[in-house]
Order: sequence, then C-alpha cells, then structure tokens
Amino acid sequence: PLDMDSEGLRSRAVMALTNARRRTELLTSCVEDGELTAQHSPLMSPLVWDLAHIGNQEEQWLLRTVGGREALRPEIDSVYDAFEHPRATRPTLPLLAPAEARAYAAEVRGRALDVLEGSPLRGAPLVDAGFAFGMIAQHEQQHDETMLITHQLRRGPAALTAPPPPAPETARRLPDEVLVPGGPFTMGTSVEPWALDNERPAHATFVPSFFLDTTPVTCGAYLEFMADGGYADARWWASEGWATVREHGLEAPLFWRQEGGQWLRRHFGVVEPVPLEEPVLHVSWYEADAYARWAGRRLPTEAEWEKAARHDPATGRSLRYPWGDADPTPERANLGQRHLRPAPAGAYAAGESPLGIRQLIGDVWEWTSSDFLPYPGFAAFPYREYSEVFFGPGHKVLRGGSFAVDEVACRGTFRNWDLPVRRQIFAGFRTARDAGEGEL
Ligand code: AVJ
Ligand code: FE
Repeated sequence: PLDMDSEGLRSRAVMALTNARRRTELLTSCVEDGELTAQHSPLMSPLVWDLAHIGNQEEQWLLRTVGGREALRPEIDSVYDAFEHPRATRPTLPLLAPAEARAYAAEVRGRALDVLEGSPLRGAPLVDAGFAFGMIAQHEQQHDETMLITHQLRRGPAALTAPPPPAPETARRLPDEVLVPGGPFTMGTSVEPWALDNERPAHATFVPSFFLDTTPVTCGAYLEFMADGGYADARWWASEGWATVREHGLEAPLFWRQEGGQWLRRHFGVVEPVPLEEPVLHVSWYEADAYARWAGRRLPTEAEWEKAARHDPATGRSLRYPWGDADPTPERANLGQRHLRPAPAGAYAAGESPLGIRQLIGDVWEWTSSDFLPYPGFAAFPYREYSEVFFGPGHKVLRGGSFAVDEVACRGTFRNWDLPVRRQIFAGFRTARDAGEGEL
C-alpha cells in the first residue's frame, strides 16, 4: 500500500470513494425523508445537512481545487460551512431537500471521478499518491460515523441491523495488563500516503515503562465503579467533570437506565440489558478519567497508546497497525459498521499487538489523557480548519477507532479529538499505570 503505481492508486481511490458513498446511501435511505430533515438532537445536524455537506466538501476540493472547475452551486457553500453554523442551528438553514441533496452529491461524484481519471496522482502534494481523493473519502466516512451517532440518538424503532461481532475465540484468559518497556519509539508518520496533517511528521518520542490494559474496560467493570458509588464521590472526578455530574445528575453512561434493579441501555432503537463483556461505550473523558482513578490507575497518554499500538520490540520499528503493516481485515478488527457494536473484550486475537494487547484498532474510540496538540514540525495541510484550529487544552485525543469508523479513516497514527464532556460519540477507554521500580 505504501508504494503503488498510478493505476493501483487510482483504483484504491475509486474504491475508497465508492465504499463511502455506499455507506452514505445506506445511512440516508434507511429512514423516511422526514427523518432526514428532523433534528434528532441539538448535538447533531439533520442527516440531510451531512449529506449535502459531504457533496459540498467534495466539490470544493476535488472539482474546484484539484480539477480547476467552475463552482456548481457557489450559493450553498455558506450553508454547508461547519464553522459558520453550529450544529444546533442547522435545521433553520435553507437546506437542500433530500432529493436535491442526493442529486447534488451524485452529480459532484460523477465529475470527481472524471477529475480522478485525468489526474496524474503525482507531483503537487495535494494530488500526490491520490491524497486529496483519500482525504475526501475519509471526510465522507467521518461524516458517516457522525450520521451513525445521529441514528443512535434518534428515537423510534430500529432502522439499522447488522450481525453480531465475533466473541473471543480462545478459552485462554488474557492477563489484565502487560508491561510496555520504556524507551524511544517513532510516533506519527511521514510516509503513510493518506495520513492527515495532524499525524505528521514522524518523530522520536521517549516513553517510560508503563502497564496497559490488554482490552478496553468492559461494561461489567464499569458497573462495579457505579455500584461502589463512583458517581457520588468527588474524589475520583476532575473538577469540571464533577460539576457536570452534579449539574445533570449523571449516574451512568449515556443511553443507560435502571429498571427493576437491572441496568438496560437503548442501542440503535433496541432496549437490551447492558452487555457485561463488551467495552463500555458512550462515556465522557471525565467518566473515563474518574473510573481510572477509582481503579487506582490512569488513562494512557497519547504517546503511550501509540507506542503500545505500533512499536515492534523485535525490530524497533513502528508498524502501521498493531498486527503489522498489512491493511485491516474482518479477522483483525471490528471496523466499518460491519457490526453495530463493539465485540466482547478479548476478541480479535488476529489483531493483537506484539505485546499481546487486543482491540487497539476498532471496537471503541479510546480516550487518552492527552490534549490535542500539534507534533513538532506540524504544518497545516491542506486547510487550517481540519485540525489546527482545534489544537489546545479544550480537546482530548481519542485513538484507535470504533466499530463505526471505516478503515480508510483509521490507522495506528490516526488522531481523533473531542470535548471532554462528549458522550454521544462511540467512545470507551482502557487504563494504564506507571511501572514501579521493582517491576521492570
Ligand atoms: C476528526 C471527527 C473530530 O467530525 O468534527 C469532519 C472530522 N472534520 N469534517 C469532526 C471532520 C471536518 C472531525 N473529527
Ligand atoms: Fe465535514
């Protein structure tokens, strides 16, 4: 994948764009058109906004910038500018109706494939190795994950179904944690062709010895924190987190409720008992951080997470994924909305890291303790609004990807970020601890 000829790159770009569009179509055709224009939550856009925004970004980058074409519909740019209009206000905008939005996105796509056909995919950084096409495929898949979040927030009967993910295939119990020996490793990338600006450049980072959970924290473990009064004990909470617990009366992850002494959750329109063996989902950074403190542990830093996911102690190299440099497969990771939920903790033996850590890629986004900051040598590319404007202490980094992210937008170096109060995203976490003197 790292050194492909032009035809290989072109077909990879066509496939990435086509996969994204198939998913967008599924997410916007499985409910009636009236549900596309509705506001299911003030946290989210109407689905039809995402749909036309996907087309508009593609028009701006692939048709106008790469292709040098005239604007198809310059008058709608501002409606679909995410910075001009906060999500809560988007239902009041003069949005394209569902049929118009579909036609617009389809027309843009037809022309974008023409541009791709005529592009050398070499030379200027924007087109080199098909970058702009990969960036737009990632953008669409990111909005597909956003739309899946909207589906999860939507009330009413289930609109989506998928087979359950695989259970752990071995009876062998994993150790709870493993030691990641201290030393330098290469963080970030300068060679992954479709890596986004915030993943660059590769740089040496020293990470002291630490222990990391071999799996994400499960709902069952999280219930123990709840049963021990975790939500009523200020000791475990960062001060702003404690303030939100008090203000909103939080006592469980989003979508959970107690009935007759049992914890249930609403998951894509189905109410079910909380799945004890699955990674906990829909917790904020504050909840993840509080659980970790209660457990006598902490969240991993972003550098610790990436070292655990990429460093190969045998060669000293950083791998693209925990299992090596090969692309994801259904045996290695739960990605791409193939399943509508994370797999039970301990699944995906074929995806484990050299040190035996599982489910780093796929299943749930994992909160890290780190603020979203640029790497040394960072340069915004191709636009400041992708990541640069979000750098700072307000956003926390999430790593690894969820069941809802497509493989085109997920790799060992991929960085996601959000506000620490956010719970609607498909986020969980695992915990870490410093290695003591006698444990090395
Ligand atoms: C990287 C997921 C935080 O959805 O806000 C989509 C991705 N950027 N359109 C987001 C994105 C512009 C972004 N995240
Ligand atoms: Fe966007």
